[in-house]
Amino acid sequence: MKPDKNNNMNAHGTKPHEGMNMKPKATRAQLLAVALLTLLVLAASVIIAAIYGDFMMGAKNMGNGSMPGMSMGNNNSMSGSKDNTSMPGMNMGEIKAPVPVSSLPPAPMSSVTQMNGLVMPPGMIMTSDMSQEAMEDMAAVDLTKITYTAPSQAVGDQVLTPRIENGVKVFNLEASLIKWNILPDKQVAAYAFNRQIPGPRIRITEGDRVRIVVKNNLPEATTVHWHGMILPNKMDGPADVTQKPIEPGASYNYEFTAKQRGTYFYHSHKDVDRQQTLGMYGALIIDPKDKTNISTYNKDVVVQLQEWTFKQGYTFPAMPMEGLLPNLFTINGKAYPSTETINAKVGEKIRFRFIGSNNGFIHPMHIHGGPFKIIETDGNAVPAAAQIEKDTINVAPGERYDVIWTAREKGKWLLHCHIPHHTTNDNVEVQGGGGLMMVINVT
Ligand SMILES: [Cu+2]
Repeated sequence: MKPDKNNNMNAHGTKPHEGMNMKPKATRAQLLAVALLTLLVLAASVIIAAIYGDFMMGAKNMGNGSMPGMSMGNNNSMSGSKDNTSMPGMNMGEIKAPVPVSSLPPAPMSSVTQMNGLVMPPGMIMTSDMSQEAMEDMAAVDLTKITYTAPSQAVGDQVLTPRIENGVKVFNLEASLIKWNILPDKQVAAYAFNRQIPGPRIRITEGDRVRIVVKNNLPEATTVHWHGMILPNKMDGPADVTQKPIEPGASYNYEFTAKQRGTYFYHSHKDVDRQQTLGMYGALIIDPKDKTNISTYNKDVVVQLQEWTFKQGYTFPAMPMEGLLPNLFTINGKAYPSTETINAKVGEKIRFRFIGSNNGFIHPMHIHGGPFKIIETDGNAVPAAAQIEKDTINVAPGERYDVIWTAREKGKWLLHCHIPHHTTNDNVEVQGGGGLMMVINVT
């Protein structure tokens, strides 16, 4: 056998692989260049990580919502990889248990605050560019200006008796600040007509000539608007538009002939978001002159809706904005279970007159025990062929719906708003509900 030139033993006594050359092909200069390049890349990656990386972040920072301005689910994949080692100290993709309740910090308690002597509600965003006028509009009712405290069992919407002067029905309204119980243990401060919430019911007949003398005993100016009425423009009421505001201590006479019939209401038309919201409204019912061809019913029930924002004993005007969202709700000035119970017998028909007297929220009003028929909208009769039946109706601010509900079965049937929060008293249920709720007791 011819000795193979390549069949030599190497220094370690092993046989080198065939074709392998013991001598490196790269030069020293090439090796140095590769080594330097590698070092450069390493240095660059350390610098980039130092600039953009957050080395203070631990695994606990990855919990739900604990990163400011960031909402991360438990099954997040921030690195875009399922590789658990891609972010040291983190177990990505695994559902984390919440931290123990005992380790959570106690919640800070919000409170009413004071600004230039005004009481402001908790949770309100106040900025340095907010005007004093805006603050006064949203502040709590000034308890030092209250001139009357109504008995806790007092009810509003009392029918107002007119006096007749030369064939004109003359009504007297007086506006003032009062304290009013919407529940036995909840006494709000309110802007009221004739010391009641809602204001007194003005009930007249189509064709009547009426004069309403409005006396202002509020500590601020006001006016009154006759919602939905066809009347001379200067009797319409908007402050600084059709008339000068009625100053404190002054009076104004509104006079018109009732050309329409149906369910209407009156309310303040000066700083409406405050005055009306805090109680300055009342029903204006106009009976038809011709009583033939009208729906028949056994009972006539007015349902006026209102919201209240009552915090730490202070009453703020309820508004759809932060800090002023309502926590109490009333039908005719009372929250359930202090609302009126309507008694009826099987077969009887009840006419409910829903009035969106509030000015901030919509209430889908629902009646248990079967549908009702809509006979009038905003005071206008609905033609018989168009009188649809529903069991829930949205009553928006300013709207009126007159419906006929038939007592079909014995028992306690609820009439209530279908926004569940509106049927609680400050988020608490009392005797099965609260707020915008009343019972129809059918025997
Ligand atoms: Cu509601």
